[in-house]
Amino acid sequence: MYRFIVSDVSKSGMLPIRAVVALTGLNPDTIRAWERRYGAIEPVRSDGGTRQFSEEDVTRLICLKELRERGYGLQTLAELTTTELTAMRHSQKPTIQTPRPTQPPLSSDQQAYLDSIEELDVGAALARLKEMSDELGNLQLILGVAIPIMWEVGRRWSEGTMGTAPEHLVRAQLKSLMTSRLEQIDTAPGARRLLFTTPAGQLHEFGILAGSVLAKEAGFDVLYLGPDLPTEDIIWSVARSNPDILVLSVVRSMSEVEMQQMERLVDTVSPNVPVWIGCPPDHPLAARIPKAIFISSIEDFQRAAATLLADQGG
Ligand code: B12
Repeated sequence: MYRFIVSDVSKSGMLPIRAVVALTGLNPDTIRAWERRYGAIEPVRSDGGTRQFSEEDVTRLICLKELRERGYGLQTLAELTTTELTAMRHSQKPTIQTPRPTQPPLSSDQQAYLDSIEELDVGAALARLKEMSDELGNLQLILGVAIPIMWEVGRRWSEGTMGTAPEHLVRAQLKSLMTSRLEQIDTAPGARRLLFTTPAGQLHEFGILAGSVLAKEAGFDVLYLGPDLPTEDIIWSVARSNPDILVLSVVRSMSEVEMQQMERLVDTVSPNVPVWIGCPPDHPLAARIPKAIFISSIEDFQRAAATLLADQGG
């Protein structure tokens, strides 16, 4: 194992990456990815162009590593000062929450699929995905294949061990698979309608895609408008299509202004149309909008949809 020695410290007191690796236990790819993707640290460059880390950079990296293991997202952490990070690290009670339950390890088929993806072997990846999913019903596909793969991709991407190109490829393949499942289901005349979308700036689409497939399979008429729809357009679409429920998804954290827009949206729509919001457990939005129903798992959504059909004699 590399030993940190005094000669690693340059005259200006700066450290090279190998010393930082030894001090933090992080691997060099992760350190570079946290700099590049999140701007979480800002090492200076030597005359020769190599990264030089200050004592503060090292403190930040130690805090980031520990807080990340406690479930915080790097995007949020990267915006905090070193003093705030240090205070969070030493506090018992987390002040922001991005709870993510741990996932079981991937199956060997799923690993092999991601191996093909990492090699950008589109054909082999598609063939493996088809093999894994062909025999599966929609619920098993979503819970057993799509979500575990997305989570693993998210983990690898944020650690810097998967590039952006393979990550795009997975998303494109899973989206196309889920969309084709949605299109394969017929809608009975007179079926109750659910409108699915996400508010402007919320680009995470798989929650509403999964919800749409399962709702359609349960017998609803699904109007799927995709993600990132501005408030006024959501209000217009609801007025125009008159759904039984408006189903939204909010995955990433929201600014104060975005939360106020959501309050206005729900206030406008909910006297006539109930609003369901799929989001991670403990998202701050839930405390702000008592008029909406918050759902944080696919299984809860299925139950709520089945109850709705039963209550309304559907
Ligand atoms: C794929 C992905 C993306 C893709 C999304 C592509 C797409 N078309 O959907 C892209 C690359 C665009 C993206 C961008 C970003 N992402 Co992103 N992304 C992910 C990833 C890897 C998977 C998300 C996903 O689709 N999961 C599958 C769905 C089904 O599961 P889920 O989102 O966990 O939702 C669960 C519940 O929230 C709830 N739910 C949510 N919605 C709905 C809807 C319904 C109807 C129902 C019933 C339930 C439900 O049930 C789900 C099942 O348990 C996660 C990592 C992870 N571990 O989740 C990060 C993650 C969600 N992203 C994150 C972040 C921070 C970002 C970016 C800010 C990154 C950046 N640096 O730019 C941007 C923000 C984009 C934006 N403006 O919204 C964070 C969010 C943390 C936070 N609290 O804010 C995560 C958790 C990664 C992390 N650990 O930091 N991302």
